[in-house]
Amino acid sequence: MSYKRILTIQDISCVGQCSLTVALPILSAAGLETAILPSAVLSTHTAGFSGYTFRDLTDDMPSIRDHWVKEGIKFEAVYTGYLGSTQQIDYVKDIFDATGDEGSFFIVDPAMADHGSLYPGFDGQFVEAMKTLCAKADYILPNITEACFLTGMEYKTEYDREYIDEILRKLTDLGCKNIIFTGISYEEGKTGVVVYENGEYAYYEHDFLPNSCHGTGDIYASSFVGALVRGKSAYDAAKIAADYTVECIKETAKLDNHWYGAAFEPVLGKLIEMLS
Ligand code: PXL
Repeated sequence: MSYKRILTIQDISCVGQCSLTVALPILSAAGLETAILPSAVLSTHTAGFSGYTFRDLTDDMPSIRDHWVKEGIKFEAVYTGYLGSTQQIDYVKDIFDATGDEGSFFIVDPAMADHGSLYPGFDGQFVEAMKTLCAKADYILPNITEACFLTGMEYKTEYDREYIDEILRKLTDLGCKNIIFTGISYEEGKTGVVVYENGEYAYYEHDFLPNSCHGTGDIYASSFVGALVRGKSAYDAAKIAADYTVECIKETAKLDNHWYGAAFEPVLGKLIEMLS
């Protein structure tokens, strides 16, 4: 197995099992050397806690980039999640251009919204900037809410294949190349992921677990990226990420009062098995 180096850019939520506290262990478990660039530091994530602190690290990004360029540091993949400001989006593009090599993957999780709403702190200007980041990426991983914000489509909780196809078409009109469209359910009790790659569609369906918890989007994206960069096809990576996320949700269901994140750590061994 070749040993690859990846950079992930997302926030540190000190408590709450999301973003970097999820991405770093999962990418490491996938056997990747993982570099991080924190976009912001928060005392907790913003979904369910109140009064959290938020330190925006936008101003640190240009000098970090300059140092890496001076050192000749390159990454075989750059994966972005929750970003701390609209201005950061231009810096992130520049960091990919400066530190990516020929053949490096650029993977964007437009982590900005869920259940029909933007996360606190994001606005229309951020969404406009995120469209341009998604257009630059090799792969994006939106959920339905994020895809609706990106395309201007109405958010629906009940829909058919035509609705999903129209969103996908509008995402490709924006310039998105390959789309891993998560949380797509065509049947009660089931959910799945649409893998749109090189103009072809595939769908992986699995059971819908009613206790779906916060942070699973980051678990899904990190395990997808880990598998993809390890050399799996996009479909196989999407399937591994779905199966692993289901294991994490089942593990979390064993716990009382664990509302803020998913217990992904006790089942990391299963991800490693799926990847080998
Ligand atoms: O899981 C996405 C996420 C990441 N980072 C922060 C968040 C959220 C979702 O609410 O608040 C800070």
